[in-house]
Amino acid sequence: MRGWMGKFRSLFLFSTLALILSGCGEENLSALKPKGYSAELLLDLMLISIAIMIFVFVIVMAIYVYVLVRYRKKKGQEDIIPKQTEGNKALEVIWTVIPIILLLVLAVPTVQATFDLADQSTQGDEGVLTVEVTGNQYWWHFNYRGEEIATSQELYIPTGERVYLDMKASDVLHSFWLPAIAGKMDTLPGENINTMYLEAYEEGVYWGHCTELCGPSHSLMDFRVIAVSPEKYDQWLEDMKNVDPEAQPETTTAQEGQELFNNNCMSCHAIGGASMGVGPNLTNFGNREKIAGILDPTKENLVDWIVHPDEIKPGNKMPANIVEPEEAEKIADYLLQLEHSSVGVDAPTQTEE
Ligand code: HEC
Ligand SMILES: [Cu+2]
Repeated sequence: MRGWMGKFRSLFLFSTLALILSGCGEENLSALKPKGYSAELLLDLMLISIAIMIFVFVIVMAIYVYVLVRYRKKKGQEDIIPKQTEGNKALEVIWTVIPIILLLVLAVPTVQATFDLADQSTQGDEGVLTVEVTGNQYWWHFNYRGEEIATSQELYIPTGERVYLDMKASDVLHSFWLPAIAGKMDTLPGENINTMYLEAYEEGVYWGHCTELCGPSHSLMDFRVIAVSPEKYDQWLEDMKNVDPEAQPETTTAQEGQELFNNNCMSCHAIGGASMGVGPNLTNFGNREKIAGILDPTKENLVDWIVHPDEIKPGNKMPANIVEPEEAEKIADYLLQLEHSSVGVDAPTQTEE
């Protein structure tokens, strides 16, 4: 038993690992299924390096096996020592030149891609969108430059166009990672703005994560990028600009909720405009795919969040128990009806994790 297990232990280990890791290929959250320009560029680089690695591995293994078989000790020839070679010019040239060529094959596209990804030549041009991104513990703010609107947790972009992101952080280091569309970029506190661009090929809801350990709820700092056709994007922009932040909701509970919200929550949250407070801008909250970036947008979840956000995202900056649960119900009615645009993605969005 012991020997049998020993023999197959590493096989077990690796096949289990492979099984677990195969769960990482979630649609719209995978660098291996690129849906945008930068992601495709990065996947190409990965494939080139994997191809080179396989090539080197195969050659080295072939030589290794050949030598093993060819020069093993054979019966009756125990005393024979094969011819010893020292300093073979041809061989040494070969094993110097081949790696140089391989490194060049790797380096040229890598350097090219590095410059390509850092390109900002069209930023600020007529009709080119720049979004100012701010990473906060544990949420994201998106300010659409020149448009006087903002969203949080969910960024809307038009497909087929470059959208520049000017990124910073308000508190500690964060990192914006959107594997299916682009790579990742750190966001820094202070004056340093990091810029990257997104170009989505097709409509979709793409998932992103913060990838810089930023506190106890770092793993819950999710966001989404919603890519829609340019026509839909324009419509969405129009809808957002026409929001009346003081509009009265239809039902009486929602009206009471609005008043409760204005009295208890407005010190941190904005509705309408582009401002970023201590908390997220909630202008289009009713259109959200998720609450606080992670919860399904049901009333129950929203009430839970309003009453004890600390239990859902430990260490976040929204205080618990500002209002009673009955009041939270009314506020939830108010917030969930803040649907200002019917613009969305046609394709079915991805399923639950
Ligand atoms: C002291 C500031 C502060 C106050 C007051 C406050 N919040 Fe928040 N709120 C936050 C912060 C910070 C977050 C982001 C938490 C996170 O995701 O890490 C947040 C997140 C939220 C979210 C999730 C938003 C999203 O983007 O999905 C909702 C909904 C919300 N708050 C509702 C309320 C309501 C309702 C009240 C009043 C009862 C309130 N907040 C009072 C700071 C505050
Ligand atoms: Cu983080």
